[in-house]
Amino acid sequence: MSPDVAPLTRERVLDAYRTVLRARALDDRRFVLNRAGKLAFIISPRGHEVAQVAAITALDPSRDRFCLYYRNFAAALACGFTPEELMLAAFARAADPSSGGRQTPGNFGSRRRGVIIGSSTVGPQIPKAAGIGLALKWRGEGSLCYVSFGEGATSQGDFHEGLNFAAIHQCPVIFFCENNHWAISVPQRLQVAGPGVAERAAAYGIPGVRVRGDDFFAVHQAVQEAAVRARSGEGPTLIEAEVLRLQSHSTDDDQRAYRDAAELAAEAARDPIPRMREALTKRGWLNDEADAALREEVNREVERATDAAEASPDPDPSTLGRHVYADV
Ligand SMILES: Cc1ncc(C[n+]2csc(CCOP(=O)(O)OP(=O)(O)O)c2C)c(N)n1
Repeated sequence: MSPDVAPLTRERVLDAYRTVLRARALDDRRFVLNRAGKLAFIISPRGHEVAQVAAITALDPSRDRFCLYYRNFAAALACGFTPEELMLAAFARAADPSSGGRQTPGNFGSRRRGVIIGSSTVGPQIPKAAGIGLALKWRGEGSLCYVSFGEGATSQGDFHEGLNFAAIHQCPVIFFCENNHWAISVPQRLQVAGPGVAERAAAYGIPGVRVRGDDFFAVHQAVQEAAVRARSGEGPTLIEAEVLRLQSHSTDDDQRAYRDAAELAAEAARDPIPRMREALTKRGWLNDEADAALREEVNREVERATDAAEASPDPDPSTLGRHVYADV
């Protein structure tokens, strides 16, 4: 094991679990606020949280770069965004650190945290990450670029360009595909021929790994191994984490219109959060009392973050053209 790898202690895993709970509770609140007409639009990470937090926990936010995508709400928390900051984005307030309330709330950006803002377009973060990886390689500091996307994004030309470039130039990049088997209403079989995304790595001459996205330890290990490879100059890895989309694509979508009711019920019963709780309980790292205390703490954070963000001012309309046109 590389000396770069921080051991996965009980404290770090419980911290990750708290982040998972935080993501779920904040997202539930966002959903209610959306239905109450207070938030315009959000994209839920429901079902992806454990995989996202496990992946980021295996990396080093103090030196790595992160090209996140719109469903990475839990990943953003793991990168250090606070609940209040994410609520400011949801309410599109001026103090939203990503874009001052200008972008949709899933476009996360924070220079000091190494989170590079994306766009709502599917895929362009992938070749961007390859380029960032090349720059990091030239700097020679042992840092890497992590980029995430759904399986639908792998149908974009950007996927090929990014993986091909990163593989040829041995860039320190981790390509993390969160395969929830749906791209809005398009199922995986109409998006990817063959068993899945991981197999595509072979065409680029890089390792491809498929992992269960509801297994915190398995995802963490896969990302940690990819990070060791990247940091030691062995190039990129493609990881496919199989996850569930337990919510519709966005608050503007209703998946009951195109998904089978029995399948939705079966997936709801496979929620990864109880699985993570069970895994921690088995290790003797968590009990019912500690779990309840964590949930209470997280609920209080959600209350505080919501109140603070709601009371925060909107962007000044006179700044409408900022970041779009040159300031004159
Ligand atoms: C280039 C482009 N095409 C289409 C869209 C519309 N769109 C937004 S999200 C999405 C689905 C992407 O699915 P996937 O990559 O599997 O990620 P998921 O949303 O399931 O996490 C589509 C088609 C877009 N934003 N950009």
